[in-house]
Amino acid sequence: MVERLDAEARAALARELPGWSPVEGRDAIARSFRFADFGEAWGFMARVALLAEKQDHHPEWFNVWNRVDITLTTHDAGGLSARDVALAKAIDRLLG
Ligand code: HBI
Repeated sequence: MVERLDAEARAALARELPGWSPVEGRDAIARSFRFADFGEAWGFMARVALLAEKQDHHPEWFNVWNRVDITLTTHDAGGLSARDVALAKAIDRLLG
């Protein structure tokens, strides 16, 4: 059973994941990405998909053309867990 983030870890989120924002009404974090075109967005999604499989932790996401919106939460924990932080950091590393 994976645990929800404790208060200390939550306080660190703003510093550790500056590009991500809390989701209104949910214990989750989200970030929107914009790319040059759909091909770039799709390539990014393909790389995120590989990260998700590797971490066995999957995003909730939305794509339209060059936009990719990603929301992270842990269903098994009923909210944010360390798995969300790890995946968000890995996604941010894709941006170089
Ligand atoms: N991804 N975001 C997210 N949250 C989960 O709880 C989760 C997942 N991917 C796989 C997964 N859980 C499974 O390992 C469990 O449902 C068994």
